[in-house]
Amino acid sequence: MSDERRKIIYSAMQPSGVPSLGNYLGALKNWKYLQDDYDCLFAVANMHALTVRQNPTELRKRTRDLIALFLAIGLDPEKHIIYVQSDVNAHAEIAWILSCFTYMGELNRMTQFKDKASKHSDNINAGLYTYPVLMAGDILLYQSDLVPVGADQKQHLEICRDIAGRFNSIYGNVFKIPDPYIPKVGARIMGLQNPERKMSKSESDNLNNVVYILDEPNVIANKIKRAVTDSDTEIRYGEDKPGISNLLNIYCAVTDKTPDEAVNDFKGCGYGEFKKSVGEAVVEHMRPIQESFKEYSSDKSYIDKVTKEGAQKASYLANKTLNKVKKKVGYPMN
Ligand code: AQP
Repeated sequence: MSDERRKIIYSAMQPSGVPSLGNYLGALKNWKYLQDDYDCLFAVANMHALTVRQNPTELRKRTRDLIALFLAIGLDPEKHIIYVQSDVNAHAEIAWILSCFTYMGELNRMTQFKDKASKHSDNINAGLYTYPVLMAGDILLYQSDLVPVGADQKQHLEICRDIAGRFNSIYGNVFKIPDPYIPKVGARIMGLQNPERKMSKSESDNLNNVVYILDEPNVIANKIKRAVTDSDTEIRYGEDKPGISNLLNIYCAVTDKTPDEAVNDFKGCGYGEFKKSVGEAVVEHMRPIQESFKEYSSDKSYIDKVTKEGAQKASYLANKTLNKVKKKVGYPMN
């Protein structure tokens, strides 16, 4: 990292499934560009993933695969910190302390909790409820200046700022209050079968609703061919056309075209031809990433090296903040 203090950006992704095209276009793709201007931490948030029941063997594999994917999209472990959350004990330690500075009334308002609780009504655990506290700790441990957030995570960043402000007002200036980072090109990708709801990697009810980054090219093309459209024939943006708008957004994000250019590309086309072209554009965009992923994921010793070094660098920074926090709240400091 450079000597001159650059702003710190904290980004994380849960290994709760194979990342979706939504995760890629809304988060990962932007992370790559952030590296040029900021000092970045890129984390695999495997502790967060435990809030939903996981198969241990699969979770371990997905955690490693997510590190391989970070590398495949071009995140640079020499210049930035790439690590697995559970490798840094400070996350669990600070979460407890911060939970004592978080009100139940605040957590009760979190829409993600309500949403996930309704999806997993047989497992509404305390971790799901205190998820935003763990996330606040992630961000605050590294004195992060900025956190890239999609619309779905905005509320969690607000509670993080409230917790940090409350702690600082009692103990002095311990935490940097993070700001949201709104990416220059933001994409909110919706489900292909249900374009009223966002595409989510852990969805397993309807696999045609989600494009996974590692889907085979023909699978990607077929899922996009089957995407719901509507009963007219016009290819344009509109609130009355959620399916078409979503496909146009996907097309813009993978081709770096503007919405006007995208609409112009498909003037006079039928839906069949349109969906075929969107599918091809996605396949071509993902091809080099998929190839690079295959190489990284088969190089176990390199992945181990990256995660070990990342954990060391992250622990060093995290413990600086944690020690300050422990001292402030009155833990013995021997
Ligand atoms: N559909 C989406 N469009 C754009 N961005 C998205 N993100 C998620 N879905 C979309 C962004 O991906 C980043 C990492 O998300 P996460 O893994 O921490 O959890 P999430 O937001 O809950 O993502 P999923 O895919 O919906 O996971 P599950 O299924 O486990 O709940 C975030 O920056 C998020 O904005």
